[in-house]
Amino acid sequence: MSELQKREPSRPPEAWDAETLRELYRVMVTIRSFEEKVEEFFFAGEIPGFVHLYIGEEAVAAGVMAHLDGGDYIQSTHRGHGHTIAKGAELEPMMAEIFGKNTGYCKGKGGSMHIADFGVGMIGANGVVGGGYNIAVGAGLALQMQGRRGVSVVFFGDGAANRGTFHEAANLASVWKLPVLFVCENNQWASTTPYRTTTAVEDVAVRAAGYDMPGVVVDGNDVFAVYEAAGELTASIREGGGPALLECKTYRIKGHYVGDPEMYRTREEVREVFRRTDPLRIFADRVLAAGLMTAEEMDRAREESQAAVSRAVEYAERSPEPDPSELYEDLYV
Ligand SMILES: Cc1ncc(C[n+]2csc(CCOP(=O)(O)OP(=O)(O)O)c2C)c(N)n1
Repeated sequence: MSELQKREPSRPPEAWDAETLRELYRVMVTIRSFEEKVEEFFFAGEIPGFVHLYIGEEAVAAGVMAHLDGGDYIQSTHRGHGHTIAKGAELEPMMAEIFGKNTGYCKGKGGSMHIADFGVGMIGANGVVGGGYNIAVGAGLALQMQGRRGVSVVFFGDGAANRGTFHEAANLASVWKLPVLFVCENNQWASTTPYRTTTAVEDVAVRAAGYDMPGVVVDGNDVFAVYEAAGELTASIREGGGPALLECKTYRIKGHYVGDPEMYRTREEVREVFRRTDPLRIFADRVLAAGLMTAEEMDRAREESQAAVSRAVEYAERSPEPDPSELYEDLYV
């Protein structure tokens, strides 16, 4: 039986190459800038539907996706903007989709919770909690049957970890030794419900043992820890080692959805946790102290990401609404 591993980052800061660091930071800061703009425009009344932000969880998307390429698949959740950006989707059609415009990835019919870009292997976000596992396992089966060395990654929350679909998918993936990485983003909350009131075990990853797969727990706010663990697990999966479960402990900084009154926790709690766990600040502290990037480089990366996001907003605002006559196009029943 595989044992649960609680993994600390092992590589000293000097061992990281500059290009990897810059790319990890670029991805995290782009996600942060994107989410801040989405929040702003949601409150300005320009975005229809529901929006769930990923602020505070950027290290997970950046650290995992750094090991994937266009031949790998990801399945995302209702909190999927960060995964989609990290997988290489373009900001313009993403923003247009969130604005409900017809230049969006899904012609404005999906919105925030249903962005997909098959071109980069992002095979869908999912508004059904726990709805992604079996799709990811199907993609993993396709990779195996086609003899490709790809990996299929499914992201899910701690709440979703309690759905039966998790157990079905984990079991099948294990029995068939499918190339699937299960990534639990344990942000401590499922809507209004704290993790420990719904889940008997301290770590979701302990469940991996029940399916004879490796289970690893990392600090999900530390991109170095996520990067290392995801690197080892994806390498083993590519070599035919079968599925694995990576749990990233993080914290949901914003409300469950934009506009959530958050009656279930205090602003002080959130502020205090964010002060300690902001993945961008943890990254900055480490690379600046080790002299691996300069403050100017980081400022420039932030400004570039903000400019790119602003261009995406302009594109979305300029784009037309979908024509009502197209309502029944692209429907598969
Ligand atoms: C099958 C299903 N049940 C309930 C919901 C309503 N719902 C939307 S998000 C959510 C909480 C999900 O929590 P978690 O999986 O921990 O993800 P997080 O929101 O923390 O990222 C719930 C209950 C849903 N969308 N789908």
